[in-house]
Amino acid sequence: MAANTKQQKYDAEQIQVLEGLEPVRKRPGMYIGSTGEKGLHHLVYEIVDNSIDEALAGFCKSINVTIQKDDSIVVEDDGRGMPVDMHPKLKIPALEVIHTVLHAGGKFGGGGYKVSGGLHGVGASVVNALSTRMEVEIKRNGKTYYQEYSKGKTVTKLKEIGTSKKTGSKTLFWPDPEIFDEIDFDFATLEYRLREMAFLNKGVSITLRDEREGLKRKEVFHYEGGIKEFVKYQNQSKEPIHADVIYFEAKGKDKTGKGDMEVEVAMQYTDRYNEVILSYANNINTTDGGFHLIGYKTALTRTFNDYARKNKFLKENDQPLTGEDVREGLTAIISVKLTNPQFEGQTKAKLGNSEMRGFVETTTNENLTAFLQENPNQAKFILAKCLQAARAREAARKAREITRKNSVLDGLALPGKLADCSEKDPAFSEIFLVEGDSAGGSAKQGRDRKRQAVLPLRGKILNVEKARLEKILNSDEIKNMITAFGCNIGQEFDVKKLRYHKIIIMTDADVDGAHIRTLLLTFFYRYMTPLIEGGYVYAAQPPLFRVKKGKDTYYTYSEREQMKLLASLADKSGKVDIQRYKGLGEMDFQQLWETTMDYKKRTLIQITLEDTAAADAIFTTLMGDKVPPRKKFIEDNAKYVQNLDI
Ligand code: 28G
Repeated sequence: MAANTKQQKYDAEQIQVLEGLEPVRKRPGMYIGSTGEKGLHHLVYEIVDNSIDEALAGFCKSINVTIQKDDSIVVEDDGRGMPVDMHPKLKIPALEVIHTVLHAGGKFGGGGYKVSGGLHGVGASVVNALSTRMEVEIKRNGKTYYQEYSKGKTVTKLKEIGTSKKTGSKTLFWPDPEIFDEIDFDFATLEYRLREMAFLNKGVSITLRDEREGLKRKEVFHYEGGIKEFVKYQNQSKEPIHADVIYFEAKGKDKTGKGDMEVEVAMQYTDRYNEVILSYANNINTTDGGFHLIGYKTALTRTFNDYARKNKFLKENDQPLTGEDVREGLTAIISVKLTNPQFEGQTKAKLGNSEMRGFVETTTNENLTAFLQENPNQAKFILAKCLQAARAREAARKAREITRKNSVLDGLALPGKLADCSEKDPAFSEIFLVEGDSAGGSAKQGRDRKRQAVLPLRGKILNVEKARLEKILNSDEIKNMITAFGCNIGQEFDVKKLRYHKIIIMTDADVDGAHIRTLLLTFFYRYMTPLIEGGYVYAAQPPLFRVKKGKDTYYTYSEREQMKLLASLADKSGKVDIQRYKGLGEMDFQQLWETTMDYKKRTLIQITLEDTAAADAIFTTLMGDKVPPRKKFIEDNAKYVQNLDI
């Protein structure tokens, strides 16, 4: 900076050149967002962006990015090589202008100020300004050129250092430790962004290397299918419900006729319920959406409704599909490129160009309609999914009405079959969900009336995975549970209203019992998720055997435990009487209390979710349409249950 003041005597043009980058060092945040980890990595993106622009112009195929041993970065491309001829006005080589003048403009515009992800072809000077050293090597015109800079200023004149038959640009830079909090590049951070870049710019090959001691690594990102492969990548652990990733693209001009517009869309539906739509403008992730996304969503809803009406998926009196219906389970990438992007909002992550709305909407309408017409089979799967979403939405609405009515009744709505406890504090209350009326009767007699409530359930409860909500809410067993728990379901669920902090499933120690337990867990998981997440749900452990010897009575809870007990009793004299319990109903109320309900003696198994994604997969595959043998089902669930002594 001191050196810079000395140079102020130069003429106006030169002052502009020599002082051009001072503001960047004064206020780095304005240009790269921050001087933290994010800003540091941003330097790499600025340089890579220039190679990408050269690739988009059709002249560059591969880009190499290397983190060197000394935490410097090398970016190399096989493009035409940055121009080295004299700038007609500034009378210095174009290469030097690129690196020492804070530019306005560039291929996709943007001016000198930061616009979200990048400065679009004008970032090299900013990176120079924030580096203690920067070297550039250009292969062009059969020659190799070299120039060095530091902190935004020229260190050596442009010189020829050899010959070369190839063309391309190579930039090395050393981020300034006086500017950045820390100079420590993270491979995974660069990997994520460079892979994303490779997806967004099909055919470009990007290689990332780490040459630091102990961190040596290399990854190549190259996707001929572009965002089509991006969708496959996003869906790799999901189950697509139709074969093809739908893909289309279009090019156009804005209404002034000067600006170029491009759109690419790739999309595929999965059996999930959430939507994953990633939108980009000029390779920048527009996390706050904007007009391109609005255009896409509008077209999606419109196209599916038109198709559904024409092809009788929706009958005359059926309500139209909503946006949410047609996006359930959807994975989509929307990538637009335009000459003058306007990034708006606090985080500059929202595309403000209104011309994009109509452009993306029309493109999507036309191409998606064509896809559905040409692929009726895949269309059928997608429409079925949308219609299912619509039914679920309608059922949920009805459920909200029902539960609202119930909450008006409040305490009065408690089910007749419930034997409630007298304790009013949920923290000290528990409810036993008991399989069968006879065991339910014993539990009511044997319980601690102050703190233990009992709700008998008759037989198998409904498999909620295969039923829509309206049917679910017609089930007495389920309605009884909802009103007994008092905390509602779905979006209306409120754990603060839960009337018991322990919900204890008490079923027979056999396969049917395990099945009922799983049906209950599926219901809780799908409609009262926080109940399971909060650890409020338990399974009681009734004994498998009763062993009597003389005056002593023993209960065992597993085959293993039983064998051990019998072995220990073998040396004592006297007759051993063994009873194997086939169900809770074989125990009288005292036995049930002693073996399964008594706080002091019982063992409860707390139901935990190790991670929701895994649980989601389990309930989907095991309780959905693809029901495997029950045995496998029980084995698989065992993993999600852990022992806990209470
Ligand atoms: C290795 C580090 C990052 C680049 C080029 C190639 C040209 C170029 C770059 O031109 C002026 C502005 C926009 C066209 C263009 C070469 C035309 C003919 C180029 C890079 C003129 C800059 N010959 N490769 N800039 N442009 N690679 N890699 O920076 O309109 S920057």
